[in-house]
Amino acid sequence: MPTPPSRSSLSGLYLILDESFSLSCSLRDVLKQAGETGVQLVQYRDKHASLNEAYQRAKSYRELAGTLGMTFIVNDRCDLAKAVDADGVHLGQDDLPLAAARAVMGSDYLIGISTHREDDVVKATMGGADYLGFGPIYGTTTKKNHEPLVGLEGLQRVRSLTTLPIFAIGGITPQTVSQLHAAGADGVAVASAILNARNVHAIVRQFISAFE
Ligand code: TZP
Ligand code: MG
Repeated sequence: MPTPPSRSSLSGLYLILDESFSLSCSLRDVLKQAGETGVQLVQYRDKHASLNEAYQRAKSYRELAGTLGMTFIVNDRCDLAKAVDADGVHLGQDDLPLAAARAVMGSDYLIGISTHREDDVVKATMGGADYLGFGPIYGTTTKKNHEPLVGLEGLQRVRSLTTLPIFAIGGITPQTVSQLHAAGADGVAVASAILNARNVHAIVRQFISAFE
């Protein structure tokens, strides 16, 4: 059972470690560098591995994230999140319904929900999610067949519908953080801008300083 991370730590930069990226270094190295540079929240996302393989990877990332003091979330699967003793799970609209996921996870685990429209935001808030992803804000190739772009205007509209932390997602770079923050995002969830960067320390520093 994890010590529940404080809900107030749900802000700033949220790194998505997506196994579909082919990198010059390993995702483990990215995780280490990001944690050392100050990233506090990380998600393991793997759409292709067998459950056994995903378990081995998630377990190793989980251990490293723990030593770096990072909150570790598993995408999609409650069973995997519990098996590796993650801090929580991140669900999409096609994953387990929130109430069922909460029954599996219990109240000590974080549950985040991807939302794409006003209805999703209201439903996830009423249902007791801990935080929301909202997007895609900008164009992205990381998620295939994604929902229509919501833009900054979409973010502004949903901000008034929830008091939960909102992480803007989709095509986010350090240059867009300040406008997203001004539009109501508590944080940004990022894969490609960090995973494709030549210098992880440098890009993470840019993201973090954009929030200051
Ligand atoms: N949903 C929309 S974009 C995305 C998800 C899960 C992944 C992150 O996107 P990016 O654009 O690589 O930061
Ligand atoms: Mg999912």
